Amino acid sequence: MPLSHRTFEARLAEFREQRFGLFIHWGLYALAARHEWVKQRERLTDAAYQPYFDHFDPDLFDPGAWAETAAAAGMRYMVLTTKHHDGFCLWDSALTGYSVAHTPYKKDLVGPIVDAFRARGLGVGFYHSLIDWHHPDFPIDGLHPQFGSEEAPDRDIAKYRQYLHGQVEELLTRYGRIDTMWLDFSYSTRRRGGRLTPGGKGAADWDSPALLELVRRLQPGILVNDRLEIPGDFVTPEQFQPPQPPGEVWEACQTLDGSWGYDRDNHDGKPVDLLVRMLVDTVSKDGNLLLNVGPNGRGAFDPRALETLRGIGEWMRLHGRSIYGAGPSTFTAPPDCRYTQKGDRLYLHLFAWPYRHVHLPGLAGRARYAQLLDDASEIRVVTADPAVDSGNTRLPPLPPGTLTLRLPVRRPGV
Ligand code: JFZ
Repeated sequence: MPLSHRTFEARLAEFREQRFGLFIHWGLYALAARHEWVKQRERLTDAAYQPYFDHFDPDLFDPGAWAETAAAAGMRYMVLTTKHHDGFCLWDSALTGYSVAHTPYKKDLVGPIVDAFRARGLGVGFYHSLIDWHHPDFPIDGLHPQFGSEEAPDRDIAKYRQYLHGQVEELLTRYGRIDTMWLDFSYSTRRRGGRLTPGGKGAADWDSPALLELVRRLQPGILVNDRLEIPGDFVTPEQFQPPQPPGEVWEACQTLDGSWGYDRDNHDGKPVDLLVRMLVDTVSKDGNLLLNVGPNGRGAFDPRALETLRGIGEWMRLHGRSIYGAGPSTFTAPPDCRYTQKGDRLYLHLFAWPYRHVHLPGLAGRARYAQLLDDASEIRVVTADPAVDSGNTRLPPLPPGTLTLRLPVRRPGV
């Protein structure tokens, strides 16, 4: 069915309205339950990695539950790993037998996931790995599990390039409207600390200009990220918060616990309050946040992930209006604070409770601060623990949290 017309500008406006999305890293590595790079980190040969393929049968897979969890967390879109670096495909690709179709599970995973998230009103995007440690023609490189192998003379990069483009075409023609193409990654981005060096090794290997043209032709208005080694539509700071606004369209991507793939023994989960601040900080700098969950080998979200997303969802239920479609303010936020602004509504987010003076634009000193609070049309004092939020309208001694003021924005001097 032909895709309805969509302008790039309309898609960009939608992206800014959405602000908060779910990244899903899922594949054979979920059975290893250690990290999505387990094949490379443990130098596993294809044969050593094969048992994960032979046992892939996610009996708890419920994409409707995934979509409901994301929506309840306040997320407005999703990006799914269709294929990660290990080369395993979550759809029945005509170009390889290394896909879910040949595992005990057999059925397509991408379609049900896309359908479930769309049915819940969320946008859908695809992560797709440019590197492929399983493909016979993928050039051996320093990141390849068989590290140290000489690049076999019979490896044909042109054949690999054809495979890469062919699979992207499969994905962008089988599942209707796709909102984001999250390609990942080319070497110079890694070698130079994540910054683009147009025309590097990867761009030539992948023929990035032709791949980008293919993506845009198949999905008009789609947003493409910056990891093709040629400029895309948005930059992707990974697991760090840029100290200053990047000055271009951007989406931060973050894990819950340091691992993109499911990591069973990882107990380094970020607290809800920190993740909320990351989201607020990102939006205050005109960015989006893509927060990751790695479903386990049976296709379920880990209870720890569910608990964290539930806590974020409670905060978003109360304060989503300071996030969706909001962005940076023309005012400079006080220390330990962030401003997000939407139209004439200024939202003050306190990252640390102002037990001392808080200097606000045109106001100084706690007395004036108190006056600001009186001026505020609505005051909500919340912490990451929603139980604390009782719609307080005064400043009780609360732990650091997020104070959201909704007040008409007075232009300086007005
Ligand atoms: C890549 C993947 O390797 C990783 O497994 C995950 O999918 C993440 C979202 O993306 O990680 C990268 C890619 C590029 C850089 C760093 C991590 N880089 O250019 O510095």
